[in-house]
Amino acid sequence: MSEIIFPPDFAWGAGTAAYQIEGGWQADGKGPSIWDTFCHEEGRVFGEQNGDVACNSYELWEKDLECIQQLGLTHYRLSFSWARLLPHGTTQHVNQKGVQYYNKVIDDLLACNVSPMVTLYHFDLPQALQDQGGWKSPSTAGLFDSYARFCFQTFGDRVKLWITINEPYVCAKLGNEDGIHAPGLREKGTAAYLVGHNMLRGHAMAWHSYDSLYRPQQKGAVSLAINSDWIEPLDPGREADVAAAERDLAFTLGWFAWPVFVTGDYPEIMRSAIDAQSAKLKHSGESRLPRFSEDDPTILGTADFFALNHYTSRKATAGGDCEETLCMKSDRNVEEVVDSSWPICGVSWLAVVPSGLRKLLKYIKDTFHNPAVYITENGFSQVGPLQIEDVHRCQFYKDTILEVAKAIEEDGVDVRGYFAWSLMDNFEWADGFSVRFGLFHVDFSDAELSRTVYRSGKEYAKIIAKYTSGQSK
Ligand code: GBH
Repeated sequence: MSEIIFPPDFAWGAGTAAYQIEGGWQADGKGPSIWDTFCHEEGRVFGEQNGDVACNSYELWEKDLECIQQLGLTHYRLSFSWARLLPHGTTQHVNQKGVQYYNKVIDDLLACNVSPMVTLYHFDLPQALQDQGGWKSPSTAGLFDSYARFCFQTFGDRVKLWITINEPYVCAKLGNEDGIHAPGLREKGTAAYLVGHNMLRGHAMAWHSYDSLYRPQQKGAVSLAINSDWIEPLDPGREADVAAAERDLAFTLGWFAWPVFVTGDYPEIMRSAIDAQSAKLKHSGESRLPRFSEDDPTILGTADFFALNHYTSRKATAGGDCEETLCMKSDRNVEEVVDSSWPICGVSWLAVVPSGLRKLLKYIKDTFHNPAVYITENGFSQVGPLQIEDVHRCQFYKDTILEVAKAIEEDGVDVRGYFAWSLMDNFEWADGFSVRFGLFHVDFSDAELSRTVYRSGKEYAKIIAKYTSGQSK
C-alpha cells in the first residue's frame, strides 16, 4: 500500500455513554435507572463504586466540549439517559431540564462544527420499566419506540446519526444471564434470548417510526450498535474448530446482525444449537430462542448502516465447560482461546489484535451485503498505575487505524467513520473506575474532576489533523 488515505468526508469521532460520564443521578428531576439501582446494591461493582457523580458531565459538559475540540473530532457519539428525559420511562411525563441539557450539548457541538451521533439506549433502562418486567416484557419494545419517537421529534432536526440500542448482546447476556451488569439477573439459558428478542423488536419499531414519520424531513440514518470480536478457528484444518468459530460468530454478531441484515430471523446455526441442547437436557416446551410472529415489526432491513463496536479477537475450538447445564455457554459450546502472540496490556479480556478488525470488516462486507460501516467503538484500556505517556495505546491506535485504511483501500469495505472509545476515563460498568479507556484522563480524586490529555489523545488528534487537512472543517 503506497500511502494511507481516507475518504474526505470520513467521520473521526470519539464516544461516551450517559451513565458512564454524566453523574447528576438525581439532578433536576431525573428518574432512577437500573444502573443506579444496581450500583447501590452491595457487591455488584468493583469497590462499591457507582456513577452518581462519574465525570459530572451533567454539570461539566463545557469541559468535555473543550476536549472534543482539542482532538479536532468531526463527530461525537454520546448517549441519552432515557430516565433523564422521561423519569418514569413513558412520554406521559417529560423532564424539561433533561431536554434542555441535551439541547445544549447538541447545539454546542454543532456550533463547533462537530456532528452528534446519538445512542438512545446504552444499558440504562428506567427503573420504573424494570419494575414492570424490563426487557423481558414484550411491552418494553413499544415503550422504547415511544421514547425513540420523542427523541426524533425533539432532537432530530439537528441529530442525523442515531443508534437505537447499544450492544444488545451485552445487555441481554451480561445483564440477564451472567448477572454482572444491571439488572443483575442470572436466569440461565432463557432470559437473555428473551431480552435480545424484545430489543430487536424495539429497535425495529423505532427504525420503522423513523423511516415513515421522520426520515422524509430529517434525512438522517438509524442503526443499532452490534459488538463483535473477530473469531477464527484455533486449527483452521480441523472441521470441529471451523464449526466452533462459525457458531461463536452466530451467537454474538449473528444473533442481531442476521435478523437485521440477512433473513429477518436468527441464524439457523444458533437455533439448531439451542434446540439440540434443549433436547439433550430434556427441556420441554417452545424453543428457548423466541420466534418472530406476524404481529411483530419486520426486522429485515431495519438498519441504514452497520454500526460495529469492536475491541478484540479470539480463536475458537469446540467445547464449553458447562455442557450439562442449561445456559448460553453450553448452547454455544465453544472454548475461546487467546493466541500466545497477542499481547494483553490493559483489562484482562482485551488482547490487542489490530489485524482482527480488518478481517472482521471484510467478513461484514461479504456476509451482510456490503453495508456502509461505522466503527462506533474501538479502544484500549489502562489499569493499575496511571500512565499519561501511554505509548502502548498510541501504537494501538496507529496500528488499528492503518488496518481500517487497508480494509477500505485493499478490501473495498465501505467504512464511513471511526469512533475511539472513549473521549475520557469514565465509569467502566462492573469495573468501576479501575479501568481507564479515555483519550483524556479524568482525576476522580480531584473535586474539579480535571481532564488531562493522554499522549494517545495527542496522537489521535495528529492522525485526525492529517486526514482532515483537505476538509472544509
Ligand atoms: C463496550 O462493550 C461498551 O459499549 C462500553 O460502554 C464500555 O465502556 C466498553 O465496552 C469498554 O469495556 O468481563 O470477561 O466478562 C464492549 C464489549 C463485551 C467487552 C463484554 C467486555 C466482558 C468480558 N464488551 N466483555 S468479561
